[in-house]
Amino acid sequence: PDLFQAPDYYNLDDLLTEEHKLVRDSARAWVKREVSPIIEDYAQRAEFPKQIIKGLGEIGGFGPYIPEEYGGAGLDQISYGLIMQEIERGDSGVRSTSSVQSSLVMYPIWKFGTEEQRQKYLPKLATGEFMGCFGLTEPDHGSNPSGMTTNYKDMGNHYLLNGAKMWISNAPFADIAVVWAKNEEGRIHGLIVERGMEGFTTPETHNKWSLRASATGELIFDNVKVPKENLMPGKSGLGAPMQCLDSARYGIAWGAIGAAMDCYDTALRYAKERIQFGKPIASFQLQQKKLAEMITEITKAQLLTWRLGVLRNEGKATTAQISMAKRNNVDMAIHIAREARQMLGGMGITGEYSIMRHSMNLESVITYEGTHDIHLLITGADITGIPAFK
Ligand code: TGC
Ligand code: FAD
Repeated sequence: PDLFQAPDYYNLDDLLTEEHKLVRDSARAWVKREVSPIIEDYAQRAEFPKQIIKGLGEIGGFGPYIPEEYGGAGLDQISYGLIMQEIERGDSGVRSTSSVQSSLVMYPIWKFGTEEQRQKYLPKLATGEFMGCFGLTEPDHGSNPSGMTTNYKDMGNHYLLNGAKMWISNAPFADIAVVWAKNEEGRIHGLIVERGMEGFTTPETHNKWSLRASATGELIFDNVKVPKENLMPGKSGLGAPMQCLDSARYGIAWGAIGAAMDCYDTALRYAKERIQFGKPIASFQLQQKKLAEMITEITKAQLLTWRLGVLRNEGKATTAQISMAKRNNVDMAIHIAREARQMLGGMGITGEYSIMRHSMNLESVITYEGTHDIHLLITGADITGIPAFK
């Protein structure tokens, strides 16, 4: 009864299993109890609320689809998506922490790591005892990660890592970093770098207007000696980090629906209560148009994303299908946030309501994990067979 209102205009709940609903509802209740009451304050102060880490682990926010033998929850892709939806209903920055830990740190260790690496890191990452970050982007290589210059040399008994990563979520407090770097032949590999290794620093990035409750930073490698057993041998080349991004972008597609739902729900309730010209503003056609379009777009995104989840469960979802959903849903959410904010008039710009925070957060979400335009070009390349990036 005291859960969030969850628009389900096409009875999509009928497509979910009992387990899906259970997982979703417990994430929803936890977000309502632990995240929503505090998040505005943390966002205003530009601080990540570290006290929620343990709870995030308990609701399956860290590696929901990682097998139970490694501490994961062993859930399917729809459950993973629903957890991301509920977390981002609370805040995109909290969902970022969850996405990074799950799909960008646990996923590569599970898929490309050695059995020793899996045993050493995954159970602790699943509970939040260890926190991780993912270093792909560099100051001079964002949309074009294959141009990266971070590199390592084989020194016989260890690797020597040099370079810098930028815009890294969780970097300021992460215990480990999954870092993508080139070897002497220019081939990209993933290395696990641990906090405390000499020459490794993680300066925080300040002055963000977006994703303020998420800690962002740089990763600087100045002749860092990385033990050889910290290289993930299972896959090399740009395809390795890209495969991680497939998983994270899929989760973001669901997450954006959560942010949109919260904006829609807030605007709908406000419009029914706010009286102007002697009537609730919900009785004016212009306001109804906004609300009707919001629920239409949310419903379309839900259908697209549910189907994508089924394809991922079957191992059939393509990178281009994931790009379409990430791009569509984040764009949908950012438009809904803008319209919803207008519906609240002056109140919409305050922290009394979540909408402005969602709106600002989504400016990061539409940029990271591949920008809006890069995802369009991925679709373009897929349907024409002609990549237009270069
Ligand atoms: P391209 O020539 O297309 O591909 C190079 C090699 O990679 C392979 N590959 C994939 N393999 C598996 N899965 C995928 N999804 C793959 N995509 C590509 C490809 O087959 C090829 O292999 P090979 O063996 O032939 O060499 O690469 P390109 O250099 O032209 O770049 C393509 C482009 C632009 C689409 C791609 O690089 C891209 O998506 N750029 C956007 C970068 C991005 O998304 N960065 C995200 C950083 S992480 C982040 O933002 C985290 S925020 C997290 C949070 O807080 O929630
Ligand atoms: P650029 O690549 O410089 O792009 C600038 C503009 O040019 C964009 O509009 C882009 O669409 C456009 N553009 C670029 N190339 C083309 C082209 N070929 N054709 C047409 N237009 C083009 N990265 C990580 O590795 N790990 C993280 O944890 C992480 N977290 C992040 C958290 C936040 C808050 C933010 C803002 C970013 C994060 N990122 C992370 C980095 C993110 O993935 C990059 O910002 C993103 O990939 C874009 O790169 P860029 O900022 O260098 O922009």
